[in-house]
Amino acid sequence: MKIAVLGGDGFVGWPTALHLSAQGHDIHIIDNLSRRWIDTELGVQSLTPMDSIQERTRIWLSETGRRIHFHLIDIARDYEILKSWIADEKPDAIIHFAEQRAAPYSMKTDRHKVYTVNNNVNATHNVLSALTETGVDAHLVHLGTMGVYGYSTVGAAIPEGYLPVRLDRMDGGEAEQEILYPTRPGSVYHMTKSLDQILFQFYAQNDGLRITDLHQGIVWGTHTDQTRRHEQLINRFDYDGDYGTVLNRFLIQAAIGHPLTVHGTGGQTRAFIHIQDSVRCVELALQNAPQKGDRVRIYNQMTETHRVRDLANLIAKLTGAEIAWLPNPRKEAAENDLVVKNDQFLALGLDPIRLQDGLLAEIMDVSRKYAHRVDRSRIPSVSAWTRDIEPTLERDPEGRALRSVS
Ligand code: NAD
Ligand code: USQ
Repeated sequence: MKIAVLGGDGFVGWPTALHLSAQGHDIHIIDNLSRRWIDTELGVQSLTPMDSIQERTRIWLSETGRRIHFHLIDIARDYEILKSWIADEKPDAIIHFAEQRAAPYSMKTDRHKVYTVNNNVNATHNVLSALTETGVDAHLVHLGTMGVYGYSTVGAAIPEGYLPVRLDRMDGGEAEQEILYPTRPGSVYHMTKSLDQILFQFYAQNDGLRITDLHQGIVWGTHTDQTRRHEQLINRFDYDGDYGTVLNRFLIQAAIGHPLTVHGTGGQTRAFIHIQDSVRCVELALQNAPQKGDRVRIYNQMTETHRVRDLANLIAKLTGAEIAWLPNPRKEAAENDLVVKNDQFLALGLDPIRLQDGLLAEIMDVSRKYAHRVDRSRIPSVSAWTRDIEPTLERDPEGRALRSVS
């Protein structure tokens, strides 16, 4: 297949591009490199040294003989260029990773909120509009988030996208419907993914676009089979307070002797998936495309759930790291239960990689190898969800300042 990977320079997009190229697909990465600019804005860098996208694809070619093409396009702003590219290249599938994906970044200031909404909603709508206008029948696979469901304790398993409901009919009978599971986003970023869902619903129903939306949990790990092949194919690894996600952050913190930064009681339960399973799920979704006229196909792309404090305790036990119990800069439930259905990917043959499978040690090794690249001052998560979260200075048991919340 000819496959466009929008956002293919990113943490999940890059290993996905390599995985699909290794399987013989013709891969075209489209990216505006905005994440590299955001690194500069925040004064951070990936823990792992990332080469330019051109250099990465050159190494891949020399390693495998397979060419990955790169196109510098801002899909949120360069609508005509994107449309022409789709019309000329006629991809069989488009995988859409190209959004601003950090909840803390999206909540920093009003400017960051506006940027996140403009970028993410326009990016998604431009792709949908360009597919409709050109008539190219590509299967669109979008990376959504488990966060569209929200994190309140429900007492029931979260279904895969749709909720069956019954309504009382006016004639006294009952009407049955399946509706999109009610969204309850917890950040401006998560809100854009909820908006994406409505855009997909409309274009599938109105224009017969073939769309799969993957409601993905927090991705952990860094290496896949392909990124291990050469040092310069290494994947991005975010550890900072905006883009670093909880499990990867705890592992790097343990590796450099920084206390593990638990927000609040750590009672938040979240869904997780290893990066290798994430790329495998995208492959499975591509192999199981919906037909024209089908409703949007939604999968829950996660393999296990964990409570934040359980992860911190596990890593503290493995490594001897201390835990810092910090005030939570986010507005979120202090404690929640989470049970999630993921039957569809299991039925398609996904064999999940679990936390116990030994890969934590591999990430610790990567973290230790590149520990000299870490700027400890970028570890605190200082993006506060509301103005009434008062600035406080947190100290560890030895009295060292950990961070200020503002
Ligand atoms: P990332 O920030 O590493 O990569 C996103 C890529 O998209 C970057 O290379 C960026 O330059 C590009 N991009 C952003 N806006 C663009 C635009 N307007 N035009 C062209 N390119 C643009 O993020 P990631 O962690 O790889 O996440 C990829 C997708 O998966 C996101 O949509 C995210 O919401 C979703 N997701 C990620 C996780 C996770 O834990 N990382 C979990 C669930 C879902
Ligand atoms: N947390 C800590 N300490 C930290 C970092 C985070 O306790 O140092 C807590 C947060 O308060 C939150 C939980 O851990 O309760 C998860 O935070 P996170 O930053 O790991 O994940 P999140 O903000 O939800 O976002 C990430 C990705 C996003 C994706 C989402 C999937 O950045 O792109 O959509 O995970 S999900 O969480 O399933 O919605």
